[in-house]
Formats: sequence, structure tokens, C-alpha cells
Amino acid sequence: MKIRAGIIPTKLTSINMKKLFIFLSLSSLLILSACNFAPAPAPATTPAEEETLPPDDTAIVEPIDSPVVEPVTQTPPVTETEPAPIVEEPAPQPATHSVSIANFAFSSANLTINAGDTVVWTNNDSAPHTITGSGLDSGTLETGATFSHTFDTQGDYSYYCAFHPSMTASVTVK
Ligand SMILES: [Cu+2]
Repeated sequence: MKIRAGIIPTKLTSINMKKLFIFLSLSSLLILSACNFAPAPAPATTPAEEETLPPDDTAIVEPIDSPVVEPVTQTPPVTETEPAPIVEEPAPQPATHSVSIANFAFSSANLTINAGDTVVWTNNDSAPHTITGSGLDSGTLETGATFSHTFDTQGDYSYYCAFHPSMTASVTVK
């Protein structure tokens, strides 16, 4: 052990190695005794080691820096959420309303519909009639003829028969 005693770093290193060796030996003994195992044959310590290392040194050597486990902070994966599609409120389906012309009268005479709806007039009378007024002009509707108009704009549409002005009716578009 004294071969390279003159070299201080080497000596220090050898001392540290001795401390480590003793520490490991004692640790293994503690573990084995705690497990009620028969103690393994203690590693022989050379007299030189016992001389240079008082028992107190083990207490100094014992704390071993446990590797610092840094908490792994995982940032949550950024999930790109697509913006929800703008759902337009579905417009009411356009409807078709029928108005019958019979006995010199419109039926229904007062019809209420939604914008976009269509009204179909049918002349079920023996005489010819018209739908006239408020922008409506069917021309002459002979018996069995039809006239249709789609109301896209809200408002009140009053109309009459050009042949029989007493025949009046209206369509209210909401
Ligand atoms: Cu008429």
C-alpha cells in the first residue's frame, strides 16, 4: 500500500476507495442481517485499512448523494381543436299552400304563410277567374287551371278577381 504513497492524489484516491469499500461492506451486512440471512463472510479488511480508518469515518462516508430525480414535467400535448362549424339555424322548409276558387270565392280567403312558401290557386269554378293585385297577375284562369306564386318577402298581399271584384282575399307572409 505504500508503493506510491508519495503521490498525494493517489493516496487520497486509495483512501476514498477504502472508505467506499468499508461502506459497501457494512451496508451489505446491514441488509443481510435485516433479512435474517446468515451474514456472508465478511470481506477481509486488511490491518492497514483498520488503522487508517477509524469507525467514525463510515458515518461520514455513508451519505451518498442519491441521484437527483428531477420531476419530469410533461406539457400536455397541444391538440388543435378545430373550431366548431357554425351551425346555421335551419330555415323552415318551404311549404306549398293551396287555395281553391269555387262558387266565386277564394278558400282560404285569408292565408298566412312563411316567407319562401308557395301558394297554388286552382280554379274549381265553372267560371273563369283571376288572381290580381299586390303584384299578382295570374291572367285568366279557366276551369281547372292553376296559378302559383312564391312569396319571398314578408308582407300583406291582398288580391281580387279581375272579373269579379267582389271576390277578395289576402295572403299574409310572415
Ligand atoms: Cu272571378
